[in-house]
Amino acid sequence: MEQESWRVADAWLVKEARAYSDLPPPILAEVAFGGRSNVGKSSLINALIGRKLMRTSASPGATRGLIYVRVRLKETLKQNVAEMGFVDLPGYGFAKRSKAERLSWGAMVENYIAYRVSLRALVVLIDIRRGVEEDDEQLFDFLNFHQKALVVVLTKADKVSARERERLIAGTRKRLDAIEKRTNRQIEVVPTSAKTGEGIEALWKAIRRHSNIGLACGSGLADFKALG
Ligand SMILES: Nc1nc2c(ncn2[C@@H]2O[C@H](COP(=O)(O)OP(=O)(O)OP(=O)(O)O)[C@@H](O)[C@H]2O)c(=O)[nH]1
Ligand SMILES: [Mg+2]
Repeated sequence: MEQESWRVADAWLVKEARAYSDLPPPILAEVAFGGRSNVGKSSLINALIGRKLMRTSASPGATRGLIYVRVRLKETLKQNVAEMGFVDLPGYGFAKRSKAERLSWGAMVENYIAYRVSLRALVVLIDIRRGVEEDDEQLFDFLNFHQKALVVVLTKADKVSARERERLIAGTRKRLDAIEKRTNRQIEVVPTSAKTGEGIEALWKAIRRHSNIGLACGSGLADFKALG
């Protein structure tokens, strides 16, 4: 098998949508990043694109709308180019918001997951130290109901010792195994750190696979050139 060599050539902010209907048209494949407030969604997007594009904050509630980022990828040796979308979702489980605000954001995210045709997978972030909580499990059930692919990311892996980390990963894996059994779908788990870069390449691989980037197009183009 050939070495995969996709790199981020560019990434830019397209829109911060305050309602589901304000999003750019669903033309490109996209993945979205969801999870508890302050879990590290915006930091993870910055790590994936190698730029500090998204606003991050030590206090929860930094991201409010649906932030649409466009990412251009280049395959270094073959000169192939692909573009896709990343969507940063507002976090849940942040008690300081008003009830009305929480309800309207809940509806925005639910509409997005249920109706967005260009959504290829939801990356759900879980703080490695907290593990899967009730809110997260509700989100898994919602994704399953709408038959959307799920990738679980364990964030802030740099904050725990190697030993603790193995124990925490095993605990989460066990919880997800039960969900896999119940839903009959596989759930991939990737431990990451936006600080050290751990897991970023593994996550990119999963994102490319779900978005069909570099699967058919590489060899397809080569075939085309050979024919022409
Ligand atoms: N040590 C460490 N800190 C991290 C990591 N990822 C995020 N953080 C920190 O966690 C805090 C929250 O990160 P954000 O990326 O803003 O989190 P978010 O999920 O986008 O938060 P909201 O937009 O409020 O929902 C910031 O202080 C980050 O610097 C990580 O991998 N390691
Ligand atoms: Mg954020």
